[in-house]
Amino acid sequence: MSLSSSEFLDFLSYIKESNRIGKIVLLGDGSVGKTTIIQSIINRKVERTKRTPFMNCEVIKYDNLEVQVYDLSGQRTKEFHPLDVLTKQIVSLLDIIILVFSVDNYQSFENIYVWFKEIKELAEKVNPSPNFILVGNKIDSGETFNLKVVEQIVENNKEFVNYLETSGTEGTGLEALNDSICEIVTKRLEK
Ligand SMILES: Nc1nc2c(ncn2[C@@H]2O[C@H](COP(=O)(O)OP(=O)(O)OP(=O)(O)O)[C@@H](O)[C@H]2O)c(=O)[nH]1
Ligand SMILES: [Mg+2]
Repeated sequence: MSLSSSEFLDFLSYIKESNRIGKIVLLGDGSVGKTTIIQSIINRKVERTKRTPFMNCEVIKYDNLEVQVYDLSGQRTKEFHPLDVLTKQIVSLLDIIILVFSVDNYQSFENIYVWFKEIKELAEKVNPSPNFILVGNKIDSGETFNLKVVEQIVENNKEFVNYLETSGTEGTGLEALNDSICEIVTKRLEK
């Protein structure tokens, strides 16, 4: 039996909703702390990370919910990056896109807009409006960030649900991020 792609998406959607499986993607420049954040949430302790060469797939388990996490490489190598190679698999049925920058690296903040535009365009083709969470990581670095600029992005783009500041290595803000993920996915599955 073979299914058309729209039938296959309907099938995936049925599995996702009936098994209460959410899906999130982490995006942002290299070394901003995406892998550290997700490892700390899952293992509740900090692991030493290596640069992600392509993508890590992880699962966060909640009481009656599982969330699949696609943690993508920050090295945006055209044609080799998962967004190019696995576009549909990554963006279909996506609930949340977490965009991460590092508060001690202004360029990583500027590049948030590049990641935002790119994933939004790809996701819109196959997916009804995923939510965005913006994360400013490495707040333990002692650097402060101009909150006004960040708030403007969040206020001007209705897709953004939240801005959170975290330290992946010290665990600060990760509970809030975890709660936010669980809350958004739960709401979307119950729509
Ligand atoms: N000081 C500080 N260092 C952090 C924090 N989060 C991550 N790091 C460090 O930053 C480096 C990069 O962290 P990763 O989690 O591998 O970064 P990434 O965004 O996954 O990078 P790519 O996989 O290359 O895209 C590591 O040495 C981490 O220990 C943080 O909150 N504070
Ligand atoms: Mg990584």
